[in-house]
Parts: sequence; structure tokens; C-alpha cells
Amino acid sequence: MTARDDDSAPLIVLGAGGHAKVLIDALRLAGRRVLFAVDADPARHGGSVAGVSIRGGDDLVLSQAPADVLLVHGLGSTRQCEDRLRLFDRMKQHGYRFARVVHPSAVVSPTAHLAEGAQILAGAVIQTDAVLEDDVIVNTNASVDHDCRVGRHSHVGPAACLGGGVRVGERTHIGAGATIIQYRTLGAGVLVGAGAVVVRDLPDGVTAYGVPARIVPAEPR
Ligand code: JB3
Repeated sequence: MTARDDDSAPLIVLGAGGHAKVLIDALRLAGRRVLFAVDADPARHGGSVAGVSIRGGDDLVLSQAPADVLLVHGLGSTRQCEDRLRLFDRMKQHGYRFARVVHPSAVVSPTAHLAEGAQILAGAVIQTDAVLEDDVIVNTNASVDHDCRVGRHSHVGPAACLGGGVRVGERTHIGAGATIIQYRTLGAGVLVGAGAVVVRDLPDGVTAYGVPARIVPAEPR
């Protein structure tokens, strides 16, 4: 059997929480077909999420030939993105591919590049020549402006704003409503608190809060 392309393959959603619901909604509006969801919590098995049945755990995915389906990464992130990375890499090792999810109300420049599994949610704007690497989430009403680059598994939270030319490393979480001014660089594994305004570059692994954002000792994640 030949691999189906992004527009026609049926979808399996990994995770059945709040983020999965939002994705299922976007997929329905875009006319996509979801086969079923899987969740790590056995208590959820046999139930449903946004009208999609939860049939079992991640091992159930492995009973589907990788060429026949696309996966949708339904784990969100609040403070750290490591769980997303772990699940993404596990499924990639088994040969699966991840679907891009673009809500029909999002505005995406034709010159933007969305890598595998990128998720652009309702009202988000991705401007010209922006690059979203694998598995990036740009959440509700967030904006990623011209020439930005957002690294693998990073999450731009709801209503966050990245000015032009911002660089974001892998696994970085930008909290709801945060602003990163133009041409700043954030390292890998950074946590930017909700509502922060980042006016200076931030190195790998730091936590920054406030207006203007200051680096604070990291709480256990
Ligand atoms: O703020 C917004 C707009 N969205 C948040 C999103 C980005 O992150 C949302 O409010 C939540 O804070 C969070 O959404 P998420 O990840 O859906 O969280 P929650 O509602 O807690 O659901 C996580 C689900 O994933 C639970 O049902 C877990 O059992 C399941 N889960 C955890 N690990 C897993 C795994 N499921 C699978 N299939 N595999 C796993 O490894």
C-alpha cells in the first residue's frame, strides 16, 4: 500500500484531554476524518473525547500500518514540552507520520513553512517567511511574525505574540499572553511565564517572568 498524503489519510489522535478536544474541533471544521483517539489513562478507555471514541492506549496505534494513517499529537503542554517530544519520537521510531493541523480561521502566509505535525489553532497568525519546526503548537489567537523560527516541540501559548525575526529553541514554552519583542533569541527548554514581556535574549533552560521579563530560579517542573 502506498503512503497517503496529509489531506486524505485517516487520523488517530494521541491523548484525550483539553488539547485533543481543540484539535478534533479544528480537524472537523477542516473536513478531516478522525478514526479514534488513544489515551494513557485506562479509565478513559471506552469513553469519548469531542465525540471521538477512545479505544485504548498508545500500543493500539501500533496495530495500524504506518502508511495507512496519520497521527495527531493531542498532548498539550503547560510548563514543559518533554512529554510531547517523548511521544513524538517514539511514534517516529515506529515509522508513523504526524499530520499538520490548521484551524480554518488561522491566517498562514503562503511563504511560511510548517514542518511535520505543526498545529495552528483558531485565530492564530503566521506571517511571511516564518518557520515552525516539527510538532510546534501555535495556540489560540497567538501570532508569529515575519522571519521567526520556532524550534521542535515548542509551544506558543494562547494570545502570545512573537515580533519579527524572533528565534525560539526546541522545547520552549511561551505562556499565554506573553510578548517577545522583535529579533530576540530564546534558547532551548526555556519557560516564559504568562503575560511576560521579553526584551532581552534568554539562554537555554531558564525560566523568565514579568514585565520586563527577568530570569528567576526555576521551580520544579
Ligand atoms: O491552554 C490551553 C489552550 N490548552 C492547554 C494545553 C496546551 O495543554 C490545556 O488547557 C492543558 O493545560 C493542556 O492540554 P492537555 O495536554 O490536553 O492536558 P489534559 O487535559 O490534562 O489532558 C492530557 C491527556 O493526555 C490526559 O487524558 C492523559 O491521560 C493523556 N496522556 C498523558 N500522557 C497521554 C500520554 N495519552 C497518550 N495517548 N499517550 C501519552 O503518553
